[in-house]
Amino acid sequence: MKLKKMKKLMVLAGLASLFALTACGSATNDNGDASAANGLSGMKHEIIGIDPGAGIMKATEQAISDYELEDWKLIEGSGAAMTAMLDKAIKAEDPIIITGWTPHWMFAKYDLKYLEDPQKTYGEAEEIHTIIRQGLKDDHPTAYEFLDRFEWTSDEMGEIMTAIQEGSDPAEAAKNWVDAHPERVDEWVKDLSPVNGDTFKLSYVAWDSEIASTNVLEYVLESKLGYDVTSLQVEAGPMWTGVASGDVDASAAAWLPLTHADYWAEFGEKLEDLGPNMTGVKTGLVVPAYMEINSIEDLK
Ligand code: PBE
Repeated sequence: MKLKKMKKLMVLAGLASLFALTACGSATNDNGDASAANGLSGMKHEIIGIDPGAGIMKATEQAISDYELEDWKLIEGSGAAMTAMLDKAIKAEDPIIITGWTPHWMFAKYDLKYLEDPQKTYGEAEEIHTIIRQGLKDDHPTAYEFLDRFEWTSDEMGEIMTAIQEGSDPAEAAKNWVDAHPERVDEWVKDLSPVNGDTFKLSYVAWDSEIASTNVLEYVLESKLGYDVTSLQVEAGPMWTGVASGDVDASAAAWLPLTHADYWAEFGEKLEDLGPNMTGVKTGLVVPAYMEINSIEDLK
């Protein structure tokens, strides 16, 4: 081999080992403790939360109290910030604990697990309900009947969530799903008389699950039933107050009986609950599968 070529190879090999070293470095945590990656030692005692109005934030404060985790801090942020941190941690194989829920695309993208919740702080048999303002049945019978019929599965919602996560515009992803499932959508709109451009207001919070459902409702109300829909993206509190005050016609983002129990207690009597649009949903603390802990009790 010519000397020049050999030199070049040696430089390359040097670079490669340097690269390997840095890659290795990122698998350790801030304390340089590589073995901590799968357990809790050396990990900052932080639970990565979402928007402060979310029910899961309240449930997590409750979990901190129920499981006596006083040295853990719940960090506020947003659904998007939480998934960005999750992605970063998983790429580095760092430990991370997030507030998570199903349906969510993150369970399809990453290998994750819920921490067991023996005290049932996050409840059982949670559902997503559609709530509407009082008087909607008389004012908008077509929309009322559609919303009353609307129910679907987490797999169906998952198809839209994944498309959005992979870069589709939410409205486009909802349209594609509706157009691809005519029999399904027909169950919701069959024999309903379309209106002629009546305005209709939905409200939702920017949780990935609710972005998917609200875009489906908007597209069906507009393309199949003739409404002119505005979907207001708000915080959880205003979402409930909007429907209770009648400023908003409906929301498909009420998590009951536990996640939004406080909102229900405050506003339930001033609105109408159309029942579940999805059953078998769940909230809790979620970690990457490579972490060695299995229960919220292990955080103590
Ligand atoms: N979530 C998703 C919401 C309901 C939908 C679980 C983040 C919450 O905690 O309020």
